[in-house]
Amino acid sequence: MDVRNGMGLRPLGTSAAEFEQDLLSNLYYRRGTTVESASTQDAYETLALTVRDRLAERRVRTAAAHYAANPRWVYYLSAEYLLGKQLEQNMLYSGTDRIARIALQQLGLDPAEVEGLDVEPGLGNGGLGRLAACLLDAMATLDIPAVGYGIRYDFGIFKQDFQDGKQVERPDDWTFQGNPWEFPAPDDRQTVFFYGHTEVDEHGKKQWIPGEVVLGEPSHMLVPGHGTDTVNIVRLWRARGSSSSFDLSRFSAGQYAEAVDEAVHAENISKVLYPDDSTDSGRELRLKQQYFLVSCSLRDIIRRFRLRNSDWSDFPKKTVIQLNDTHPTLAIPELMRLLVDEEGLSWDLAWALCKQTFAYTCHTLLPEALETWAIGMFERLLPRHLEIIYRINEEFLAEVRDRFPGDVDRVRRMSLIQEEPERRVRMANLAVVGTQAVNGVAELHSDLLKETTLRDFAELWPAKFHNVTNGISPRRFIKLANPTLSSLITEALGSEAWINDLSLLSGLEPLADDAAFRSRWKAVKRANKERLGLGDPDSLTDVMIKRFHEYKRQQLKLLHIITQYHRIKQNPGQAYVPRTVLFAGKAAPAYHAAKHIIRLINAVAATIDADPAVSPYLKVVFPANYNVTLGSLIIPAADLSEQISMAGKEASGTGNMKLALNGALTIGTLDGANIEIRDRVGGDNFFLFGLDTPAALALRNGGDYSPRAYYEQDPELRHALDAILDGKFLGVGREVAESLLGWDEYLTLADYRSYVDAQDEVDVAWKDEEQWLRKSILNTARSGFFSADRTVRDYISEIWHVNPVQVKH
Ligand code: NBG
Repeated sequence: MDVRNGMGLRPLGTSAAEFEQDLLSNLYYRRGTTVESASTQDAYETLALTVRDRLAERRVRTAAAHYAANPRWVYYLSAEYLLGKQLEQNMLYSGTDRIARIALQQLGLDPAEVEGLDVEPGLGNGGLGRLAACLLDAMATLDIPAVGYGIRYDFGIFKQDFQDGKQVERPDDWTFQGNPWEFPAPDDRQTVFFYGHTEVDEHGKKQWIPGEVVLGEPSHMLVPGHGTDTVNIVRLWRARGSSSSFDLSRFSAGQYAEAVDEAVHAENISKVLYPDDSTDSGRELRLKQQYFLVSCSLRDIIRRFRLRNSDWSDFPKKTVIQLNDTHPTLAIPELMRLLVDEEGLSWDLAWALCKQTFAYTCHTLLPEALETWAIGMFERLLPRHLEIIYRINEEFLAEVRDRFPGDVDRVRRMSLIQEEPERRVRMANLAVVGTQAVNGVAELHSDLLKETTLRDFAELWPAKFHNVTNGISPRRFIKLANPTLSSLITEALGSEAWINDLSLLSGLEPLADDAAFRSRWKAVKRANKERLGLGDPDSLTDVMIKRFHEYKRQQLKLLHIITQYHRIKQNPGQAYVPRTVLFAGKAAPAYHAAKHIIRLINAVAATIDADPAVSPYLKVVFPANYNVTLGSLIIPAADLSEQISMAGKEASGTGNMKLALNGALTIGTLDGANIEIRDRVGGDNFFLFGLDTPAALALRNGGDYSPRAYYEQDPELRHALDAILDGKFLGVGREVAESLLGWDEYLTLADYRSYVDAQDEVDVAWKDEEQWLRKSILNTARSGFFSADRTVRDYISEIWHVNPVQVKH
């Protein structure tokens, strides 16, 4: 059905001339100006709207097809979405990239300048948020009816800057100029309650009498599929005070701040992503955000369910709600509250429905990353939910006691409530108990979850546990990020089909042995380095791009750099392989140890730069403010991908996949998805080093790990650490060396020698250019498995059991 024609609307044209007409018309009617007087901002907004119109038409058809099919939906709940810029993506997906640029030029506008105003949405932080965006992209591409739910933060995580090498955080006001990609939907606003108390009503039922009311106002952004007409949405909630939250009498009395106090308080909920949680009020704000997200989203999900269904027992047949980590876990007690308190269902029926509806993805192994909330704060903010959690817990622990009679310790470990040293609600336990499926994000991670972090639960319910190895969007991370390589691949494979079926990349394998193809491959990589413009394009570009965390071990890379610096200084004039080492990433504002590492990296970079004996061979660059945009420039230029976490700590990693796909060779530990990457690309095309998980755990838990012993036995390591301690790098970073020598939580010193040796192998391999190019091509050719399309198919067959709905033209 052509909805536009069905409504008597003129179909949107596919020629450059028609696009130009639509641009002019949008400029005139939506911006109120003409091409002669338009600002670049006018031109940008108009371009965005004109592209968006093409997708809006598909969106309308998608909604109609979904309504007619009344399918089982995937609802993805996530605290963050790292979407990346929208313009370039939406031009590609709407097939307007070429005609849009011609039209702009026809109007005398510079496409690059106009497109340059597109802003990256500040809705995400790291791997978890980017995975959410890649899965949405793949779901739309596979025609899966899905909605992503999130919060529309006014400010993103923060903008990173360096001052004297130190990270400083500035507000990321990403919507300062508005956001042309967003459709407001004020009619679907929801009311959210906080605080208050509970009472028993005249029928003996528990009721929540809330103390604060906040409005959740939705808007959505489009999530187009590639090569299909499906356009899904991501629906984002923004907090607002109710209309009575503005106190006119106080305002009239000149008390302007007090007059808007309540509204400001409400709006703080969607102010920033991951507000600092080092204070009580920061922690309460985070919990409020989480409840705000799930309360709005669940009411919206129920509203949508009711459009075509009336029987609650059909709810799980029509709905699967995927909890992205523990942040949205409150959805479980909230759905119970809605079903029992508001809809009058029996507890047992509600609980059965609930468990069938939810599934939980865990993204970590670090026990300290599993969220818990102090009971006192929880009870104040969500008194009814705590009662519900207590009841869930009571019934759950009865089941545990039944299965494991007399095992008091097990009951204590599995309880939804931690008792010692203070009483807290354990969100991961709640997420496991209240869902039908739990998954890890790489094979090793899923195994370790069952053996360590969630072991008791896996013993109770082995069938509940699954693995779904992460994946990445080939559209975003090769087609858009690396257009020249994409063209080369398309030419070599004879079609673009590989973009939606990444396994076809295996067709490149024979070309690894073709010298002419290798030389073209090399030219593309070099051009990508030139485009990036951060170092000699002939040098080995060695990249470590990810959030700063001690378990990821940026400090290990730094020790290697210092060692190389010392070698070059001590033995000048050797044939050193010139390297450009590129770091990018942010540290959480309250994570001081990570910030010390950042500062030391900048100091080492400056020291090397100032040393003419070393700088021809070694350069360290650290562009600020890592995000999808910067990543998309760095990844295609990389020769070497640093994936050097302590084994058993990185759940999966997805940067590792993006880099391998773009022909970088990995140096890495047997951690997370590195293992699966190495299995596929082959051990000859991957630089392995370090302790594996059992060895690392044994060393860490053995009780006699002595980082100092490694320092004393290894002269190069000692030299590197002494240089830091002696203040050789602008006098900064002693904290880093002291922490490594003192406790070294992540076994950096234990893995140092093996790492440096592996880096020496990298140098040897680099010198054999033809072999290196061969390995690079094989990395790309064998990375097809890591498409997010495969990940979504795995979710469908393991957990979701949903069917695609075709959107007809
Ligand atoms: C991250 C893990 C990564 C993993 C992504 C996506 C968080 C909390 N976790 O290893 O650290 O690849 O999640 O699953 O961002």
